[in-house]
Amino acid sequence: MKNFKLLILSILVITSGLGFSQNPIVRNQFTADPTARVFNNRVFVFPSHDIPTPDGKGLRKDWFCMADYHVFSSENLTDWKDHGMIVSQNKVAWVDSSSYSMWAPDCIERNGKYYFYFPANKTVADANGRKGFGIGVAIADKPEGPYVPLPEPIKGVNGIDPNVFIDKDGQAYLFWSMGNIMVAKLKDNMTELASEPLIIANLPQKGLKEGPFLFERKGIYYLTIPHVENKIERLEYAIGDNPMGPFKMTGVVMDESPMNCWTNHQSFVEYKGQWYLFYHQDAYSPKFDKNRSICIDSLFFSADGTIRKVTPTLRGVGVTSAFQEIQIDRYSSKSETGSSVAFLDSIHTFNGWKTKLESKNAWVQYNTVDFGQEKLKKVQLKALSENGSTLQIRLDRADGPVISEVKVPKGTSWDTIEAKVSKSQSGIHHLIVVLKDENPVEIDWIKFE
Ligand code: FUB
Repeated sequence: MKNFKLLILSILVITSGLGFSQNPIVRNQFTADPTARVFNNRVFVFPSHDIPTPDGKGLRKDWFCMADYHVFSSENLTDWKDHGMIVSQNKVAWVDSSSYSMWAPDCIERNGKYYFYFPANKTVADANGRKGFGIGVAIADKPEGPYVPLPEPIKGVNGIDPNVFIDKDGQAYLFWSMGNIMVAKLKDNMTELASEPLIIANLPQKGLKEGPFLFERKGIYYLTIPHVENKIERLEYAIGDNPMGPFKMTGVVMDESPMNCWTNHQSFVEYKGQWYLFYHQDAYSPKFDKNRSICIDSLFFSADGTIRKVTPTLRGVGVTSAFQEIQIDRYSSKSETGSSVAFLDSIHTFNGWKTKLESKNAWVQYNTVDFGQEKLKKVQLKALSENGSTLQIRLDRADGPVISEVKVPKGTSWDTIEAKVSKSQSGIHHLIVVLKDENPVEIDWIKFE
């Protein structure tokens, strides 16, 4: 039965062309507040770009610090291309370039133009004497830019976390937050308000709410927000039958971060027939939650249109090639005892993680690996075992077929070890690595040839 399910999964993945990634999806810089959009059959992600506060810069040392934005894109959701910096605080006339306040952005396409919306601190006060956060627009002919920022922020808008939605009738709406969640219609030029800002009613009165993201599915408008119901943010949603409401609070999309990251920030996108939730955690900076990292997990709806709660995973979504280094520390499941994950280098966290197997029969399982159609010859592992040990590589289940047994030699430094694959398998399988004797082993990655 399980093999049959795997076969169906393989067929679905191959025919849909879905590719998937591990979490976090950007592994060389901090990213937060991801807005994902599908443009030209690719997924583009517009996140905030957290940085550690440079000495003497920003508002204060232990606060959010962002000087610019990058955009990322992927066709298969596995391989992400960084298109580089698209907007910087030094290049926008109205932005206080000492504020490092380029918070959660959004981007939307209209008539072949791409409109990038971003909040930042203003240099001068507006007509009402307000400095604080304004929301600006930068415009490009391609999603990856180059973007040209307008010289003034949008008039009548003070706040953060812009989100733009274009309804089926062509009317565009701008949502943002400033204590409350605000909405106003946008003119067709996408850069000016067409109506007075309204506070969206019926949202929780207690606890911070911010980061609105509105989407429509099957006639239901989903207004999603991070909200502090308890101590830190969780992702919640309300539904309505109009982009401006009224909305009814309906449920929780994602509970508070298991990593205790105070913020979360979401976007929802349907790509090649599957819905995805983009969000952030502080995986690369567990001791400072203002340096965050964006993640993706699959999202499902119940028949009545309600959203099924998403549990954040390390594995993320989809297929990993057996012929690339598979980071099994982004496991799908693991034995209750004797298996754990740790940074390879707790100072240089972007080096990633290692998997530790420390008691006999401890295992980790990494789902949905594509072994292709060719006969496998060997497996390679980057591993370390002080006393020497043995690993078994199995497929599909912890007691599934053994395809290789790997002797890890005694040593105190990382080594790349090779072993023969005795039972070659093609197609998509779950990969399981099991410790077969008492001596602990640390594994950085595993790949096949
Ligand atoms: O990234 C800075 C702020 O943190 C965002 O604007 C909020 O949504 C929260 O994620």
